[in-house]
Amino acid sequence: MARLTRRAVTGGLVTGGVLAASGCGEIARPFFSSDTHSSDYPTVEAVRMMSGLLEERSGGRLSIRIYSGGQLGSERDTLELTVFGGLDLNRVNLAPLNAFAPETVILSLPFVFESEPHMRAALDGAPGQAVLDALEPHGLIGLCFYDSGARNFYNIRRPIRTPDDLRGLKIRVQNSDLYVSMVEGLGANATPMDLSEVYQGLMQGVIDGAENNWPSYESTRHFETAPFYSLTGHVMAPEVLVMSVRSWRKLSEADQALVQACARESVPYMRDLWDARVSAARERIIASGVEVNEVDDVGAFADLMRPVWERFVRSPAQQRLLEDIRNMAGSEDHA
Ligand code: GTR
Repeated sequence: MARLTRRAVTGGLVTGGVLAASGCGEIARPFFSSDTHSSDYPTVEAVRMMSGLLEERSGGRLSIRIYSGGQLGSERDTLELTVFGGLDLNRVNLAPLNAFAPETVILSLPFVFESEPHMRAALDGAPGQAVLDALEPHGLIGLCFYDSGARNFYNIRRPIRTPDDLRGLKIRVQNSDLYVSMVEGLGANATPMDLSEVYQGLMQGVIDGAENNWPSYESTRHFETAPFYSLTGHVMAPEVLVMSVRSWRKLSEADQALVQACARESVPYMRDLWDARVSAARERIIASGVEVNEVDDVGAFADLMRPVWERFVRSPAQQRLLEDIRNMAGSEDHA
């Protein structure tokens, strides 16, 4: 497959975008979709599955061409492209959306979910829908969330058992002020950096560590250079699949409904892949000799996050969302 450059994608926009000029539903080419992960990662597999559903149900008119492995650039850059309609679909983490859609901050707050079932229930329920809906004024249609599990700290120096152990470490974070505040609030120095630069950053000692879920820690091979993985589980912000409002508006209502339905149907499929991937990644990491440690008092980390919540939860809409999520904690129907 020819490598699609950023210029070519933007060129696509200039020469007419997603659909042929002949009108709604008349597809000139597949939807273009970006993902920072490699081709076998569960988010990519899920979008591939969605493409299969779309193709089948549209009689071959609709499908998705996925540019995985960050071929099109960082999540922040590709999001910009998506907003301008140069890319139709994009699978990103919520972090790069924090800056312009304040509702996304709530799902990204440290220790906002008490467990993975709580997180899944919130995403599948009204709070999740409210965050997806909040993206539209920013040029994006939020189609669905995918799991990203819990993020944990890892570094080249020592196990993190208490916040004190983080003191003075240079920790890479995603491009989000919330993450910067979180890491600084825990006593470390935050360095925002694109994911693709982290491996080298660790090798060269530009940073001491980073934080991510098991599958990303494994797939990026960061575990080979940063062999202390500490189960802080501080963030469970999900992944999100977005479509450019510009591409969306070129679709007929029936095709919009189809795209939405196929995206939703890819979620349970992704979750099965995700659970399997977490186990496989954990096994490989432990077998490689990485020192994995539980954290006895996660509350000590959570306590330090109160000023971060205060700083980032400001509007009444954010507060309502937060309350709805907190009210779902501990309910019976999480499983
Ligand atoms: C991963 C996530 C990516 C990206 C990455 C990062 O867990 O799936 O979308 O956000 O983390 O840390 O940059």
